[in-house]
Amino acid sequence: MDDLLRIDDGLSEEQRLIRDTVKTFVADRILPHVGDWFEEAVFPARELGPVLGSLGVLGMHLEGYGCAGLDAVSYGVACRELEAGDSGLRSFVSVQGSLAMFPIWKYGSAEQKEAWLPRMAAGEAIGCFGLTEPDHGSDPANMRTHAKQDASGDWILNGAKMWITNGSIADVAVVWAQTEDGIRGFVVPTDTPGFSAPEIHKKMSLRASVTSSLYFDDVRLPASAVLPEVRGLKGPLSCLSEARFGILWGVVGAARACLESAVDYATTRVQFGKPIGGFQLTQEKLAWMYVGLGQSQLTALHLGRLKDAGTLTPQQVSFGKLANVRAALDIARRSRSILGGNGITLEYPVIRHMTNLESVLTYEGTEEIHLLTLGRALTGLDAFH
Ligand code: TGC
Ligand code: FAD
Repeated sequence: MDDLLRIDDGLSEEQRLIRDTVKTFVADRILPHVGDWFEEAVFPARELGPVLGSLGVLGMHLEGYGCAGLDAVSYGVACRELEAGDSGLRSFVSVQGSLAMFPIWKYGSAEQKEAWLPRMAAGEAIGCFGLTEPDHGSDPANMRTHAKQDASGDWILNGAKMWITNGSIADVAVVWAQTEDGIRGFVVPTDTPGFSAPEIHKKMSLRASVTSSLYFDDVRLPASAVLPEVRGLKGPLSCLSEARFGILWGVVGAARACLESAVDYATTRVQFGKPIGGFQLTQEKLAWMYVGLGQSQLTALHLGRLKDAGTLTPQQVSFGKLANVRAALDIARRSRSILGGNGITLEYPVIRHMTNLESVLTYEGTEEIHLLTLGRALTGLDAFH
């Protein structure tokens, strides 16, 4: 589909190469299978992990330890092309790089970094991020999972997390827990006795993605398991800023895939003797979708440049997550209507993207949380509590 605003012309040669490489990978290795994975509710993480590792997209915006050390716009472009395949694929990459590797890289000890980052960058070890709990989602400050040091200095971790992407397939979990010293992060190998991670079934969204509960039943961890360099809620929230940045780019890919599908369909499906794309009502839908897509893409590129300049704020990330996910969901819903009855089958990508985007609207801060963040930025008044 034509890039009307020529937004990608502003990418560097290296960024365009990353775009084309990831796009080819998605076309060859993901699109032929993802409808079946979605239907069967599987994500072949062990098979895809090393391939994504050799593509260089796992922790690609981090320096050292086998990571690619690329700029933020490159990371964004990769997320966009991955999510044009499926939000579950981008989720896998976001969780691995931004939520599991990033806290180890930013706040971990030298030993934690050496032990995990090179294997995670290569896709040989899979990570997950445990913040949300059954009773504390939007309000993680009140989490109940807790860790206490015993006389030997070991940490004893107890509690439960819910809705954890990659939970049952992870080798390592970054788990946030209350301690006497406030909220701390723990690097938990998933084969530690007392750790279990049953998969959550019957999801109607993000089906090509593993989602799990985590249970900690007197999980004994060495003193060295804690992330030494951060205390308090700003630890997990800073990781969320990284991952939300990937999402605000990623959903542009899902939206583009939906619009492409709708244009294709509208120009070939004939009713009342002419292509449905020739009716003004269809063109109005397509035109609004094009506008939403262009605006989202511009927002993503602008925020990417701010991130590369080192000035991106959490409020700006909230703006992008809120605006771009809402735009993508609107585009997916309009596409679905243009496809008529065919819009509800997995023969076309649209219903898969549309239902995936319902999760994307909720995770990494619900739409309401980001609205309240912008409300607070505008008024100085806190309406969360
Ligand atoms: P508040 O008082 O606002 O902040 C507490 C401390 O954190 C600092 N802070 C940040 N620091 C870095 N980055 C950010 N984005 C930050 N936001 C806040 C803040 O400055 C403060 O620091 P300090 O030093 O003063 O203590 O905290 P609050 O309790 O009022 O909560 C604010 C709120 C509601 C915005 C926050 O709790 C929130 O974002 N809630 C939403 C929870 C959420 O997004 N969960 C996501 C779980 S992970 C997930 O969904 C993964 S999906 C993965 C996938 O498959 O892709
Ligand atoms: P709640 O917080 O109970 O919210 C329910 C409703 O109430 C929402 O509409 C919300 O916006 C609204 N609400 C809450 N507070 C307010 C308020 N103050 N004002 C107005 N409205 C409010 N979490 C992780 O830690 N790691 C993961 O890897 C992860 N992966 C996920 C994968 C999937 C597929 C899904 C669906 C979720 C995942 N999550 C993960 C959890 C996700 O971050 C939470 O679902 C999300 O933060 C919302 O929490 P909740 O579901 O408990 O909803």
